[in-house]
Amino acid sequence: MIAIFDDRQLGHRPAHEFFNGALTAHADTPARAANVLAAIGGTTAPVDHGMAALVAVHDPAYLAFLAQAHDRWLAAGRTGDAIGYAWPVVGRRPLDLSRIDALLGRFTADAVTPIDAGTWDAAYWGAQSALTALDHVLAGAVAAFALCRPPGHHAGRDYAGGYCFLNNAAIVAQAAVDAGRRVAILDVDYHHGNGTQDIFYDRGDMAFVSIHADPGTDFPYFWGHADETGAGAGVGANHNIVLPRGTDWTDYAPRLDDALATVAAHAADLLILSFGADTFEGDPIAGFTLTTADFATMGRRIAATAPSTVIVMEGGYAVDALGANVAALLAGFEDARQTVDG
Ligand code: OKP
Ligand code: ZN
Repeated sequence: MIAIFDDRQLGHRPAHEFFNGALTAHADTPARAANVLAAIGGTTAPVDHGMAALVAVHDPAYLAFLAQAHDRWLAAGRTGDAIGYAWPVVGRRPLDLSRIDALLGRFTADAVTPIDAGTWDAAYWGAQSALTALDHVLAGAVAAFALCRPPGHHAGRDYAGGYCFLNNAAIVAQAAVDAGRRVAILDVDYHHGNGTQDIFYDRGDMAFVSIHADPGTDFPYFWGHADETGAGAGVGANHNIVLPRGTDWTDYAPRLDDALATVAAHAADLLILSFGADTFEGDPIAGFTLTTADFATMGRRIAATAPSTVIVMEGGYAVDALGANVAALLAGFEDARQTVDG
């Protein structure tokens, strides 16, 4: 399967995230991508599609903020990563903000998503990797893999959050719709893809189906509950499948089948798979117990029923096992395709 990646995606190097009352080492290290690269062999560099597909999903003011945030941080006399400390939860209104701390409050959702000197380029080229993977599928490939890092599914139209800046899955989904395809998004990251849900919540032409840890116990807490089913024209097109901490493959597999049935009912001709390997038993920030072999089974099951698929990397923080887990998913996918293709 073709895999797309750009070396500039290694340049996002957040030092810390705020967790359990302290700044701790950030879980999204460049070593994640390096471990996947070593395990899957060669990758192809993305084609630069420019800003149009990003603007189709994200607020231009947010994109301008992202591109400039770290320079503004330095201009304010700071060092290290730009990170917020005050958020406008109460009495939000559209003010013309200029202070970097105000902008961080306006355009970020939490204190686990710092911005450094390489963040914009890493996010930009990750999105270009996803768009290039879509090109391959639109040209007839049954599947293509975008090694996106940083991940994307917590980023909304005008906010970063949950280690995410540009919503790669949403960008690709909208680009596929604009190319005339009928699209479903299946998100199997351990965490709910609240950004993707938010971006398409009132859209009936796009199904969003997510299997994730109960937001009652796990990030992102405020979204991902089973009763969030869409709004307006999108009522019935948003599907949250919530599982408890400790879920293993025996309990996961039937819910994956439910999710695939929902995808099939949407009659999509193109699937975006938001793939996070943080459902792995060894993941340091998550609580499911899938094994490397289970990811191969997952790939086979999805490929057996899904239409042509763009696979977009989301989370997965057991760095030493991440490459093997991604390789297993991709191998399972290829395996099923070869069986189906004869
Ligand atoms: C991003 B993705 C532990 C706290 C974790 C943020 C999780 C972000 C996950 N250090 N909180 O993989 O969905
Ligand atoms: Zn995750």
